Amino acid sequence: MSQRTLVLLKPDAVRRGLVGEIIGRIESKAGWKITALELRALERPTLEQHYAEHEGKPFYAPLVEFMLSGPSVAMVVEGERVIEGVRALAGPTDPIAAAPGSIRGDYGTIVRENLIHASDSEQSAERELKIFFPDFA
Ligand code: YYY
Ligand code: MG
Repeated sequence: MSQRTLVLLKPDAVRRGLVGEIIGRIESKAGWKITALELRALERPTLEQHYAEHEGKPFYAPLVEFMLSGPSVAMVVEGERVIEGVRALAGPTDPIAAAPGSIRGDYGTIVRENLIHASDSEQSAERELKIFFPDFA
């Protein structure tokens, strides 16, 4: 089942020069394609919309500030079971709990600075793709 997902390489990944490494892992998966990609300074209203489900939680304000701290890479990735698949490559939210071999497990230590966002369901992917790539066919 071919799907589309929204992937963000967060400001920590860009600052640390891990973009190529992370994109390489995604591109290596059979049949997956990056069909849109941009280095982008994300704006507060975009981030508030994107993270609306977390509004009011203690980590929400620092999360938004972190996402404003530098540019991210926003991408659309398409392919077989790519929604579940990129989440599996990323690993769990807490990088210390993430297994070595996963992106978060290999490079992260701090929950907030966990390198990558990937849509968590078909419904989230549809919602998030509209926020970040509204003109994408
Ligand atoms: O989908 P995912 O990114 O794995 O985690 P979410 O639970 O949706 O949280 C979004 C984002 O918020 C997470 O990637 C880091 C940050 N965060 C945090 O800073 N502290 C927490 N306790 C939970 C999440
Ligand atoms: Mg999430």
